[in-house]
Amino acid sequence: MAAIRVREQHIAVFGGSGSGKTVLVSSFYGAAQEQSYLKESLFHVIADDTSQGTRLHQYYLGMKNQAKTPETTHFAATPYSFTIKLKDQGDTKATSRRPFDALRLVWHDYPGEWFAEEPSSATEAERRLHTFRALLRSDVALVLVDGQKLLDHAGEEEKYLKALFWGLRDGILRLKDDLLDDGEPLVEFPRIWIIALSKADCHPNLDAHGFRDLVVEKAGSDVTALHEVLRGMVELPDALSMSEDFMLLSSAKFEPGKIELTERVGLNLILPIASLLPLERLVQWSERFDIPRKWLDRLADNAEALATALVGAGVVATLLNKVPKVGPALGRVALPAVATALKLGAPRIKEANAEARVNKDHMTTVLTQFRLDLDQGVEEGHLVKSYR
Ligand SMILES: Nc1nc2c(ncn2[C@@H]2O[C@H](COP(=O)(O)OP(=O)(O)O)[C@@H](O)[C@H]2O)c(=O)[nH]1
Ligand SMILES: [Mg+2]
Repeated sequence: MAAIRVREQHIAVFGGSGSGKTVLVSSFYGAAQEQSYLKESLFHVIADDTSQGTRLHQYYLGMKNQAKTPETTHFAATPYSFTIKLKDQGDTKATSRRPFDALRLVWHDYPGEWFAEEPSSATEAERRLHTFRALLRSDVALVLVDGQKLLDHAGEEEKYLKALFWGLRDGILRLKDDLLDDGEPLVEFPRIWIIALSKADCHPNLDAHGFRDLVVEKAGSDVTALHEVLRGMVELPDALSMSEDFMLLSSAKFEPGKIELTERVGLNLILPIASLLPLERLVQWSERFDIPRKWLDRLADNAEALATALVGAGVVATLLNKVPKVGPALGRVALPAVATALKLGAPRIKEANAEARVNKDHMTTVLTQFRLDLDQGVEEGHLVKSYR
């Protein structure tokens, strides 16, 4: 068989030391190596760097079996790369129909403490810049609000939240001149900034809406100030979502002497968020303002390929018939078709999902399932998506 065709999706995770970044990625990867997961899932999550994968798996097992957490890292900025590979590549027919065979999730950690402290040397400053540049390809950035710190500041959460968002704003502002080439605003930049509550198990009574309200009430103006700075860095600043999306994350349920890794919140949304949310948002934006076609794939990585795979060979024809304005010039997967596909109600997506399963269109099955997972995340109160 020919080499598999891989499409990359990047995600950037901003979080201070101890906010849960390493545990998050260990829980994401480790759980995917469980027998039960392997049995049910349509895909394998493979660490592209084997020794890194082993380390994450070790962390996971240490937590699960001995309630032992990974050593806290300071100033570590590690990209993790995982290939999401279909277990069954399907028959040649399915293979030739789909635009790609595997997804790659590249996960960039950005240590928040870098924003709180000045670089100690020129080399250090250079490393920060390099790390930030590397994550610019990400469509989505998660800003972690440390659930434990929030708890420690109960009643005066603004003290922690203001420092967090202000630090982020300041840090990015400091890098701005070096990030922009000749002062030109960037096209490729994380366009969706999700504010995420890590260690959400510390807040059993808070759902994503409650979390949003807390952030807006206590630190609304600081988030706005950060938004302004981000807008100042990009082309088409309207195509930038900040304080529109919120989510809960809990890598496990932490109890005294026990870490229950089967009780996780939000981790199943990481892949759907990294792959489909940018596409969905692109469509929302395109309904409000014009997006130059040459930027489509740069505002949302792999927009066309994902849309084709999502809509599926069977569905695409039906959709195109419903959208009379789509001419050959716009290509087979013009935005209107994608828009229609993304707006299909849950029942129709479920149908498409079932249809793809029967036809062994495994990539379409996976992507329609991601779409259903996002809906479910909203329903369960783990995710608030932009209404705009
Ligand atoms: N309650 C709870 N605690 C967590 C969770 N994730 C991490 N922690 C705690 O936070 C500590 C720091 O996490 P770590 O991932 O090392 O933080 P990092 O510095 O951002 O990589 C861990 O040792 C755990 O004690 C979570 O989902 N829930
Ligand atoms: Mg760490």
